[in-house]
Amino acid sequence: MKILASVMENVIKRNPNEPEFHQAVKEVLESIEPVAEKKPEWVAAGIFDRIVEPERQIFFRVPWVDDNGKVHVNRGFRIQFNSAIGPYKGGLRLHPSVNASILKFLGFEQIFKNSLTGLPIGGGKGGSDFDPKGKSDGEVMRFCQSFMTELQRHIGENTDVPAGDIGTGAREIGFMYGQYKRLRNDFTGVLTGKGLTWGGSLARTEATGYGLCYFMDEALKAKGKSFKGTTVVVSGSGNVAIYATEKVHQLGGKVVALSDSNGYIYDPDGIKLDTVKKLKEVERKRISEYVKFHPNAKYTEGCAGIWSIKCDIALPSATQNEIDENSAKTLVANGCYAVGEGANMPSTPEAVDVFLKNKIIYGPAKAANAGGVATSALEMCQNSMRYSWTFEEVDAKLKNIMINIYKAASAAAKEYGDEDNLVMGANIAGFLKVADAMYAHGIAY
Ligand code: NDP
Ligand code: 2IT
Repeated sequence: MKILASVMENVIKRNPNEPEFHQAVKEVLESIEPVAEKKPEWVAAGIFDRIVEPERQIFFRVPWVDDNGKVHVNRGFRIQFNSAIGPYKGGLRLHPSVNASILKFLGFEQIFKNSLTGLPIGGGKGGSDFDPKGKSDGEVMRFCQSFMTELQRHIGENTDVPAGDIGTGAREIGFMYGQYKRLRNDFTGVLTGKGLTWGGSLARTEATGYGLCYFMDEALKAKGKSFKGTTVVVSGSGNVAIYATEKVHQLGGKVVALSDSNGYIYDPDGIKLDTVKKLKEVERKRISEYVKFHPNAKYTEGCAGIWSIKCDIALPSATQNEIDENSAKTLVANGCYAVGEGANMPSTPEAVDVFLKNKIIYGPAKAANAGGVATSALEMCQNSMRYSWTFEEVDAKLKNIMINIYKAASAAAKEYGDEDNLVMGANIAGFLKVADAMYAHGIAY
């Protein structure tokens, strides 16, 4: 980096001890350096300095009472990162690891991802260090109500529209929506991922996993390959992992492994998704229980070992930095030729280098997992119209969006001289639209 080196230095200085945020910014700045060279007027207008600084960051106290009457205090966050092309849009993560660094990395990524969808949505992210795991429904409800009591001041259907992410699924969105409606007396599309009886969109539940496969299918097709007959490893066993697995099976591949934060299962016969859905979506149990129902399957404690399973295609769909350099090398050595990121930033920078050097068909997160937020934008669209599309209609739009994202990323990679580098292509294609809008708005933010 030459022109943008000082931007990176300032990010590090201004946001000390935020390694995930630095990691996400560095990757984007490295990719868009050639744009800075071509666009001195954007440099002069401070576009690059401004885009790395959130427009607004909201941190707040979230007190709640557990079933034994004990008071707990969590921290709530909403990072309103960029509204140049639409209202802030992005999920809410509920996980004990949540902090400003993680939410700023996620909010920053979301700007470019949302731009790539082609739909009018800005970038944001939020959440809390609250851990829904092991809590009763009543405790989760009281937390969500307390969280929304503050968050509602800052969001709105034309301002900021949160959704789910790790730890925030249909149950949590329901509790939050109920509280928003009660406080504001307003039935509006302020959250996405809503239930189907109260404004949710068909296919939103499936969208991230399905979209990931539509994207990868297109990338594979460009190299004369497909999912048919492939062996696939998917990490995680949450929303993204489950519906990625479902679509891989529909496309003729076989998923042989899934994980959670405790360990992974390997089923050489192919994962039986009905069992996983029952365990994870209904009973909220651990993935280890799977082997009780399928004795041919094996459970291994610790989740990193999943990448040592031989596969053609890997779809990391759990969390950030889950594939390090060694895991990436192991995947490549075992013959893996395609990696599609369902999770946000699941590969460390060193792992990404291994994939690019070895010419792996590599679908970076902000392109490959954009189907979730794209379908959220379709949910907003349906809410505005007070109308709903059929599953088939939403699914067809989703597929089309994912194909277009692949085309936009690969065209930008080609134009900027590094064909097949979808990291660079996705970063540039996502950035151009946002930068153009920011430039048009003057020094507004
Ligand atoms: P869920 O909460 O439904 O599932 C998360 C899964 O990942 C669980 O199996 C969880 O295991 C595992 N996991 C979470 N944290 C860790 C960790 N620190 N180490 C190992 N495993 C972990 O979340 P989603 O499926 O929605 O999200 C998965 C990823 O996809 C995230 O990176 C998210 O940001 C990204 N994403 C999600 C979208 C969506 O629409 N939901 C859209 C685009 C991206 P355990 O149960 O043990 O915690
Ligand atoms: O990371 C993501 O894109 C999401 N968690 C989905 C966000 C959304 O607004 O649907």
